[in-house]
Amino acid sequence: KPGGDVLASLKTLEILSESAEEKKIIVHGQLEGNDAVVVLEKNPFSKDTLEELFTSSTLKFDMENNIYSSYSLQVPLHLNEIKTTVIYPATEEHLKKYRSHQSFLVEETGDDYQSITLPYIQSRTFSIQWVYNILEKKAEAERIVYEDPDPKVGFTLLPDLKWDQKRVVNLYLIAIVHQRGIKSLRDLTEEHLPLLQNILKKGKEAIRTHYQLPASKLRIYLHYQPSYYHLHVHFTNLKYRAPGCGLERAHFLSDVIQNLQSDGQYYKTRTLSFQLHEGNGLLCKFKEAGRLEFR
Ligand code: M7G
Repeated sequence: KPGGDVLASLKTLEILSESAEEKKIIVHGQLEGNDAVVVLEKNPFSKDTLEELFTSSTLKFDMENNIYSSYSLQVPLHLNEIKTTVIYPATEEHLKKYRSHQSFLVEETGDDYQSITLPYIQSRTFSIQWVYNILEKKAEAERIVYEDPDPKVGFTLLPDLKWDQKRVVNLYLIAIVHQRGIKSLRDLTEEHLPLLQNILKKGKEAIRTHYQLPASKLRIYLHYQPSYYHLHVHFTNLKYRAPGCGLERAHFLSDVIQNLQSDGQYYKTRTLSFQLHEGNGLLCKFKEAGRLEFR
């Protein structure tokens, strides 16, 4: 196992990924001619060491303005340790797994949807059998939290695959509509308003009843692009930053309803923006069609 001062002889070849938000950097390097992956991650603060931190550190002045001032706090080394994971020797698979892919913003017009996205979705063989299994009670029937069986405005609400159901802090449910053939946000028109309003109202009520979580603590949204093209709505705890709950993919259900109320063709005609990663099939189609700006 590499230990001690072994990182001193690491020859850095490439930064596989870095994130200021997660305070993390992943390096591909070489040790004695073999590939290594080193993951460096700053540790979160702990209440238990705060007092020691305050009493044994020095403030280095940076700037001040009125009642505001900023410093860098010089702390004893043992209070500023960096969590480090070493994979050695690392294989090509490891490098691939840790290498972050560039992402691009796609601005899809209504015409782009018809000429690029729709043919792409239709050409894919990505199965949504799991959705039909849920609707037909062939799978996960015992997990259903609420169901409205109406063929037009009905839906099934159940825990998302990503939620272990142990703690409400990361509550994550999905409402799957009974109607088939509504692929995504793009298919919605004013005729779907009763369906969307029903999901919003009854989904909130069911979650309040089952988990004592009021609507003001919920983030309720659709993804565009989704991974599965059968209309479904995500219900997550507002406190929990679920993957894909941010601006790059989430459309709040309440906004969707209001947009359709003011223009029934809103989602057929508007340009919708989303982020796609290098290597994504749809991204390739947008590139081929010359619909991405590179300069
Ligand atoms: P999406 O917006 O189409 O794509 O959401 P995303 O996965 O990129 O977010 C589909 C949602 O369905 C995701 O939150 C998945 O975790 C969830 N999901 C996927 N599968 C295959 C299942 C499943 O078999 N059961 C349940 N309960 N949820 C699933």
